[in-house]
Amino acid sequence: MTTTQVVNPATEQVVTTVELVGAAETDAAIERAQRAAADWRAVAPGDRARLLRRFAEAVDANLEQLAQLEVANAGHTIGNARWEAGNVRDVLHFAAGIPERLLGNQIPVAGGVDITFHEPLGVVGVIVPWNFPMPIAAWGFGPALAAGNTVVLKPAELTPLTAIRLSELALEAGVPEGVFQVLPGKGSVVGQRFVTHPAVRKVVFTGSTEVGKEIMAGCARQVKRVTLELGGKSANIVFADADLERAAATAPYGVFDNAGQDCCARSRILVQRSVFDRFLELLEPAVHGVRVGDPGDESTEMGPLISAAHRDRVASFVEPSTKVAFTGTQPDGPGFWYPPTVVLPDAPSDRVLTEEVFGPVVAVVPFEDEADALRIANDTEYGLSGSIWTNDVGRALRVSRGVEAGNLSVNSHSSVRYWTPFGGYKQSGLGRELGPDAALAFTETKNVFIAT
Ligand code: TAP
Repeated sequence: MTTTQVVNPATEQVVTTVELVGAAETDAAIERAQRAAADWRAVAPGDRARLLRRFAEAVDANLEQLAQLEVANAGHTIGNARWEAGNVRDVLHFAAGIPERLLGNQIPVAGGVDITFHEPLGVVGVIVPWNFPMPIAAWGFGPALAAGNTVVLKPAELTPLTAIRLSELALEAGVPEGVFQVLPGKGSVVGQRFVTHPAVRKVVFTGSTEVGKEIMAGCARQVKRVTLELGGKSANIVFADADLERAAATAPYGVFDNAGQDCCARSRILVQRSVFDRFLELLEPAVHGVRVGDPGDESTEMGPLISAAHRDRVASFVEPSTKVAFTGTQPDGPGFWYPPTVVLPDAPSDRVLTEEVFGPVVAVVPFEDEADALRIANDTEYGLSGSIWTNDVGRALRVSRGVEAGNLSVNSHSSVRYWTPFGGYKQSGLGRELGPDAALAFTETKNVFIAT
């Protein structure tokens, strides 16, 4: 059995060692999930709902433990980690409302009755990245279980601890064996087997666009269902008529939250030229004010990056020739730290403007008018998220409709609510998670005509 060492990114100390699942064990788990699926789909809706509520309550009762695990494993600030564990609980409570509400249609037809059913797919494979190990896992397994599927879940190799604990809590809550299994292992082994094993009927993948394309191509061979949540290069568009003080004070948190390791990070700030200099003057103290340090400290706002390799990758975006406007702070000593960094690119083709950094680096660029703002915002293969700052309601709506992205917020930087849909345009993904239709991504619609 191979193992991996889990490292605390804030201290570089080994937290624990985890055994990695291989190909044969993955197949055995998928087959267990397949056997469990027949019974799980037959559990009465009210009983399945009750089990999910109990699972949610078990998460709530262990919220602090889960949060502390994420602080140690991923370097998330304790405030964020508590929110993330709470999000798992809330997604499960929301999912618990699904079984009794998985309504079909009765469609008027001649000569009989026509009804539709939303039937479970069978085994669903969920592949999770390291940046938000808990919420991203739950957005897949919550509605998938609620719709009557069984789930095999692969956490990222770097961050398996909370997913392992969640699978234990599911069992303690009474979710039957085989219904929700967590398989720590390599993407190239466990994740690939989800793609190639015919009993896995759907893959939910969150991660890089590069790997997402391979997953989609692999799934195509079996016409396997797939949901993809991939990268982003989101724009924070600040118009001259906005509350500039608020826009500047909040902009750092729209990109530096989770040290910028957020697919929704607003990593391009577009500012109307007439207020460009003023905005930068206001942004500088806001960036200096971001409290970077020990993620376990209640007042910390930004922790370290996930690994030394990832820090090198982030640093590669700030080249010797890059014009750095200003940077924030970072602690001394061990840990994979990188300071909040604001750059002023020379050209639209600069890597820092075209590629996802996935770290605390933001590029600020000027625009002339509404049309120019939309042109720049949409000049990317990605389309996940974004913000629009203006006090003109008409403009807020026009620009919201014009930006090619799945999740926009006006005069705020919020992206995620478990009861609203989440997902990307263009190469940011395929399909939607969360929201009122979350369960439908885990069902087939069956139409039945009964002659009368
Ligand atoms: P990836 O390298 O793509 O890894 C994501 C997951 O896929 C990991 O569990 C990984 O396993 C697994 N994997 C890797 N290669 C695989 C393969 N060939 N077959 C099956 N599974 C495979 O991404 P990452 O670097 O961990 O995460 C960062 C990326 O995720 C960013 O681009 C970010 O934007 C994106 N992201 C998107 C969203 C949404 S919602 N759109 C949310 C969060 C993150 P290992 O751990 O073994 O590598």
